[in-house]
Amino acid sequence: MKLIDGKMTAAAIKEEIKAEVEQMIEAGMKRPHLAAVLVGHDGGSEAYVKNKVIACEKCGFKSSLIRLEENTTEEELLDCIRQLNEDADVDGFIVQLPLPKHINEQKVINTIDYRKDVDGIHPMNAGRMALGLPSFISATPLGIITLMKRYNIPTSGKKCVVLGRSNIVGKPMAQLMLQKEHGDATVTICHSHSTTLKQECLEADIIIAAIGRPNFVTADMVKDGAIVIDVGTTRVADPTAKNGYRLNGDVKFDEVAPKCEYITPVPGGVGPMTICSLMKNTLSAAKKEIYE
Ligand code: BQF
Repeated sequence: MKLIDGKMTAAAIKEEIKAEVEQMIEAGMKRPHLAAVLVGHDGGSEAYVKNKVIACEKCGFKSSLIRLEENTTEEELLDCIRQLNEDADVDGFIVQLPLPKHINEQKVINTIDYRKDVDGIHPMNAGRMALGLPSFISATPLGIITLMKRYNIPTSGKKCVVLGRSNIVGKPMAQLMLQKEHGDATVTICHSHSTTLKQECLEADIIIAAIGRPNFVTADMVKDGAIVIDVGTTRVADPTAKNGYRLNGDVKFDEVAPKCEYITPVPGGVGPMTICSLMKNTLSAAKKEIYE
């Protein structure tokens, strides 16, 4: 069993980004600028946005955090997004999800200028990605692909099972694993209503668990020598932790790990790579690598 160290890999990539930013500044270009919009005070969202601001500092980016109250109306949020779309200093921005229930998330996403959509969730980017065209790629799937490439994990022709079908992780992850230029794998997507989920997993060379149910993947679902990627980040209360909670993965790590060739831990696996891929996308946006 080999552990995939996402924290270390992400730190190395952020160093590479920082070096490139320094060269850009020397060449007279402006500093890449990521803005984040946070609506309300959800504990998880606060922590995630903080991680993004810290990562910007590590990469030498400018960052702006726009805080809106929980009771912000949909129209007020859309106005904020339109301002960021127009702001020439902002290269890319994200709206931290999930949003309060009174706001239509899809309407918000559709309002983001796709050229600044560094989360890769606008239909233009999601569609172009699915077609294999240049686009911003959703940060978690991009982070996982990057991690497997850095660890030289063979994926071509392998059986890959993706657990979960969200627009942000499951669907784009399956698309990337399918594409010749990325995973080049045989891909199965399973979800809460899949009757053959356990059998599919048992046959899989690679399992990517993104269902958001702690400890869902157990040893009896995993074949010997499998590669297991754990996307789960459920926050569970833990009085012994310094911030009062800990992160729980979708994989029952202790019993699954001994069966694996490679496995990602939680924390320190996919999470840091998600943040680092957002930085990569922001650098691409600043360099106008994809649009314009
Ligand atoms: C780590 C996220 C669910 C819903 C909305 C590092 C993050 C997490 C874990 C992080 C996540 C999860 C983010 C670790 C961003 C990943 O050390 O293991 C970083 O900040 N994430 C988000 O922005 O929105 C979410 C999960």
